[in-house]
Amino acid sequence: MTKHFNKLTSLVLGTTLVATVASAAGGGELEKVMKARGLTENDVIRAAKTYNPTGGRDEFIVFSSGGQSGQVIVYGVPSMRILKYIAVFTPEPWQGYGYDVDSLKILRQGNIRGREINWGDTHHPALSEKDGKYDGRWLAINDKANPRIAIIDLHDFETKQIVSNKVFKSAHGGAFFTPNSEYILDAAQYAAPFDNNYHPIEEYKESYRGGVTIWKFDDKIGKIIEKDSFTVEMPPYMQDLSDSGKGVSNGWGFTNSFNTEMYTGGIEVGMPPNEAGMSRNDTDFLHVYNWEKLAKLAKDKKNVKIINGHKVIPIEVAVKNDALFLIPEPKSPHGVDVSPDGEYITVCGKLDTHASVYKWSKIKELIKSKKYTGKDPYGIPILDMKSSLHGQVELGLGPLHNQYSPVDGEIYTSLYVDSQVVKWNYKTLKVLDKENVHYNIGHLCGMEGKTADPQGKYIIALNKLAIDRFQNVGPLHPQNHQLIDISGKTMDLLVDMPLPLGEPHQAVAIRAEKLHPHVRYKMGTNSKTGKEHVGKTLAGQERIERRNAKGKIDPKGKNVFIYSTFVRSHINPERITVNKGDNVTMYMTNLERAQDETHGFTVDNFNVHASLEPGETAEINFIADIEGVFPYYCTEFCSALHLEMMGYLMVKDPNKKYVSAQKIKMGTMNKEQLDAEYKKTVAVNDATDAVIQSVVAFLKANKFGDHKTVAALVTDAFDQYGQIPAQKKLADEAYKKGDIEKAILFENMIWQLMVKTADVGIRAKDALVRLVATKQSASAQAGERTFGEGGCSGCHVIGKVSSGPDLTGALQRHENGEKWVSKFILNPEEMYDDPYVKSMIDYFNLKMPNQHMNEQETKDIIEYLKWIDENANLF
Ligand code: CUK
Ligand code: CUA
Repeated sequence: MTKHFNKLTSLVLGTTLVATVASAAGGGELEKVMKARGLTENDVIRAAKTYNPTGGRDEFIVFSSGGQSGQVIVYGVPSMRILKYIAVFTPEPWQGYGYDVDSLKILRQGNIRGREINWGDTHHPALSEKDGKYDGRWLAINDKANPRIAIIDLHDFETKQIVSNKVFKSAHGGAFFTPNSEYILDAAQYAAPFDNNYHPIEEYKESYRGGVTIWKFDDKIGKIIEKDSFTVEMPPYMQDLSDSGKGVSNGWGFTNSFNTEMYTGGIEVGMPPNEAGMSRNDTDFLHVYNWEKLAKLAKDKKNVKIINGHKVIPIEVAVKNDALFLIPEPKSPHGVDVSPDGEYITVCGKLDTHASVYKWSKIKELIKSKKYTGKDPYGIPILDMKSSLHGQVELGLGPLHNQYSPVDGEIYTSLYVDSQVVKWNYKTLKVLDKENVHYNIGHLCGMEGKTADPQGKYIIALNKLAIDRFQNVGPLHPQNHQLIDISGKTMDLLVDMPLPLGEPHQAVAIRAEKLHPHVRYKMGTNSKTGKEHVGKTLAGQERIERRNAKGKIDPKGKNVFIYSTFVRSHINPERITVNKGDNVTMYMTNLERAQDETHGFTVDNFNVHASLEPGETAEINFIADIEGVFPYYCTEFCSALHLEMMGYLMVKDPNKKYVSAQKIKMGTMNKEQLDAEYKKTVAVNDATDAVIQSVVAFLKANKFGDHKTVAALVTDAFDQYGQIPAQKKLADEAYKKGDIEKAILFENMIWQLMVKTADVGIRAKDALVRLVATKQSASAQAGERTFGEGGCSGCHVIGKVSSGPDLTGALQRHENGEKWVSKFILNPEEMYDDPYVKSMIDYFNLKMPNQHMNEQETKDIIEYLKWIDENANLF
């Protein structure tokens, strides 16, 4: 019934919106589009709720697991636009991840028992917290297949650490930060022996173990401290999802499990399959443990066993110290989610139609009074299920995961089998609404929906199947993330987003304003360590060194070190000659300060690649084991002369004799011709410099220093301009020595620097004009858009005579100027005989065409022209 009401309201609202927009656009443009694309009013409202105009930003940023891609996917809400893939457990060539020395070191931190692992199965990203709320600093994510946790720095969205679990063979119930990011909880999944030896499956109960690893996290440096981390041994039940307590339950952790049957399958020997044996019991166990107490216990040697160099607290020690308990939970549960205040713990049984809501105060009381119903085979006290439950609710088929909203008691649960999201109240235990999703939803993601301070507004359904929702791209389909509006009484599905990268499990969303990533590095930074790179090279310090095995400079040494720099549009050095077999290390510093001026680097055929963000120093290393000539180049289209940003690595065999090629005689310019070219080049440079000086004068006159963004652009521009005197000196010297050809080339270099300066300078000027000009009326704004999109700007450039006259002052040029201009825009043909128009046609050899503007557009353009005249001094 409420659904019906909702549809009706949106319909009414929709009609109003369409009417408003349609009248504003004039001519029912929106209706036309709707008709052409077959959109309903509701579709249009949903589009308006998710659309970001060009340059627009999102309110929330989502970090989604990348599933089997081993990466993290970043996208915005509500636009659902993908912003980044973060390389984590998998090499990623664009970012150079795994192809340069420093990132390869991070990737190799994830080796297990010496074995290189180049993929991961990421499930649960977690954002660092302060008082149970996101602080926007660090992101942790687990790998289920190869039990590891990675830490990503949100100052540059790069992976900075990977730690592998020394006792687990698989881990699923992580990563979950404790409320002040003191620890990260990470539960095992498939029980296995903690040591690395063979143990027959018949000894499952004796030798196989589950557990929860409690990783110590230093939130100042964003690193897991392995020596202060430990694992709590648990029975070989398959531990699954976990959550950290918060508020009233702070200090505790909750992990559920399946296969408390401890069944071990054996189809091949005639046993019923795992899926039957592991789901026989009506209940499994929710593990309740006091991580705060366990962390204290782990500090004392006598409480821990060391296995594979890692601390393990045995079950008996945890039990003896009242730090580990079990509570029955409905069979084969999946998600366990603690409420924002920490009082309610909701467990979803994927084979049960119910959600079970446990109450922390009840659990605490049972623990305090030591009221146990018994012990499990490993001696862990069991608390009574009924006495710890607040209640159970029938939700539907296959409930999996939960998220919270700011509304008291409101919770959203995914129903895998029913393909629905259900909204209900965990306090009153009432179901409120259901929404169909497509299809087979796993996790769902609320906005900060599992923190102490959920933000509401949206829920994202992370569906496992897309089936028919998108164009068929072959048997392997993309995943389907669906954005649902939860701000109304009932849910409203807004939009589908195909995600073609692995099968995401959990995703977490944070308010965008809580993130403060950098736009550049301090010059010479090793982004993976945050420290100055040993290979930092500044302009003028470029060099090639040959060293011996002891690291001493030695012309006979076999280790070649290249200290290189990158700046638009050249790599220094441009020629590198080494001997076959040399061990080549290349340090590369991107000298740019300008935002988004990344250079990439590769040497053809050597399987190396680096991405150099502004200010970054990176390192590649390879053995030059094949002879030949290998071009190297910048792999990012960074400027008009990007293709020229290249050089040659030449590898010669020291044991070979090379006969030099016969040189071909080619025609060259004579001295007069060279001299003429030189003079022309210098003249062009002088003219270009004059343009730059006029921009500089404008910037100074309008106090650019008062505006941070403009000042930053000006700094970028002068970075380029400042390099000119050195080049000029070289040009003059060459000219004096009579090497005119060289002098021309240096003058050309000066021109390149000037163009780059002018490019940024003009951008700065445009930005400054916007800041100091009077405010545009809505009509003038619309006029400017029409001027640009309607074709006027093709001939008219404001402030300049172009292929048409400058329009500054156009309204003053004629009596009754507004009327005159308006008439001319609407019907130019009728005025070709007007003496003024005639003279313009003669001068420009062009007629003003009819651009078919309507009355409103013409009016807007005139408002825009008025605004130009008001600010004529700026153009
Ligand atoms: S799990 Cu995949 S849907 Cu790994 Cu959190 Cu539930
Ligand atoms: Cu640097 Cu292209």
